[in-house]
Amino acid sequence: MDESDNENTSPTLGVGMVGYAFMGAAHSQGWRTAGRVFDLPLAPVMAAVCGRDPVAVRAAARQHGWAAAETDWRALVARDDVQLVDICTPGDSHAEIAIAALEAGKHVLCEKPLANTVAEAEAMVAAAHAARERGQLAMVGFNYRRVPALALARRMIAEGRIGALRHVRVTYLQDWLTDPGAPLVWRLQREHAGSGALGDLGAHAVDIAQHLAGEPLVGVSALTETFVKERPLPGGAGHGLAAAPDGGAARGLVTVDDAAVFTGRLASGALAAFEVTRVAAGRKNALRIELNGELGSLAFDLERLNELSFHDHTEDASVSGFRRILATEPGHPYLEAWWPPGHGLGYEHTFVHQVRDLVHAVAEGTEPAPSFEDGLQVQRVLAAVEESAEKNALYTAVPPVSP
Ligand code: SOE
Repeated sequence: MDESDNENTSPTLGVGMVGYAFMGAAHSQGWRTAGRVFDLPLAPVMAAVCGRDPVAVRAAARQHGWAAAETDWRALVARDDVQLVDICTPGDSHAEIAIAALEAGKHVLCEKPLANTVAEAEAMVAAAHAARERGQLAMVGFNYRRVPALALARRMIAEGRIGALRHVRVTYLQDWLTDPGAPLVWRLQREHAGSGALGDLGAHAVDIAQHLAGEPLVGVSALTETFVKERPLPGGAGHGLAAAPDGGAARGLVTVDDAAVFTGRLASGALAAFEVTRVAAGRKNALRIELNGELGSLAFDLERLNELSFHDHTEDASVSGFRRILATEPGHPYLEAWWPPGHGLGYEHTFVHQVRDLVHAVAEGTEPAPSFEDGLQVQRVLAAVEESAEKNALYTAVPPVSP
């Protein structure tokens, strides 16, 4: 066989990623795999990864397949071989890096939540609008939109399979902070994370609810709570969600919520209920969604992510009921390129699908979804939740984002 038979002749898209911990690893999988599974119009090239620790970032580059390592994100943004900057840092640096990258002429993918505050998210949207005029794209990484079963749910809702929506119920439950001895990692510090379970899990819950419903929340009524107010400082073995305390007596204040419970009203008048927490013992990554419409219902659980439950209320009541659709078949979203029918996917595939969709948007010059505007709108919902909680569940309107 001629060597040229193996050559990928697609034009390339040079990618630079900032941050290489949990989300950086997940995004790396996406960049590494998408072009090997899907037929992409541009071949992603993993040009460079950036982190402050020179030894650790070089190790991350080797482990995740990046060609080079940088220790200053400004140097990464300035590289000629980088056309797209992927931001996987804590929320406190999203705005600064995204705006600088857009101003430097790069496309941007930014992990959720878009920012730590509404003001930062607004500045990012302004930079994205200016960049759009120059043909650059900006997308926020709400990866659960790319779970095939949830993409199928959206398609079914848009086709009218459950009719006019009446209820959306979303719970996102984790338990990694249940133990009061779990250390005070950055996700528990307002200055780094913006908020707690609310920004971390509530951002996903709000985005997926609005995405499936196809309409925004217009107001919320909320309660939040921090059950464990002080925690030991980190420093032992492990990091991120698996971090260990440093073993000493030093403790620090938790400055974000452990949990948030809120109700909301969608633009159509449908009612929504949300519960997000990182202290629900035994619940690992339980994002559960149920939508009830005039003609039927859909239900999903991320812990069984290949399944979608559907009840068709127009069927004969004596034989109707929830049935399980396995979203693993040809014709289901994203399944065309994976395994033979019936072979399921997992969490990491959502990041591969995210890259697939973004690369198509870049090549075709179309608006990527979710856009920075979508990220700003979610940020406004989160801000309204916090405002309502401060006023002890007072119903709080969400201002619209004008296009
Ligand atoms: C931690 O709670 C976390 O990793 C979130 O930050 C992610 O966005 C979610 O996908 C899984 O849980």
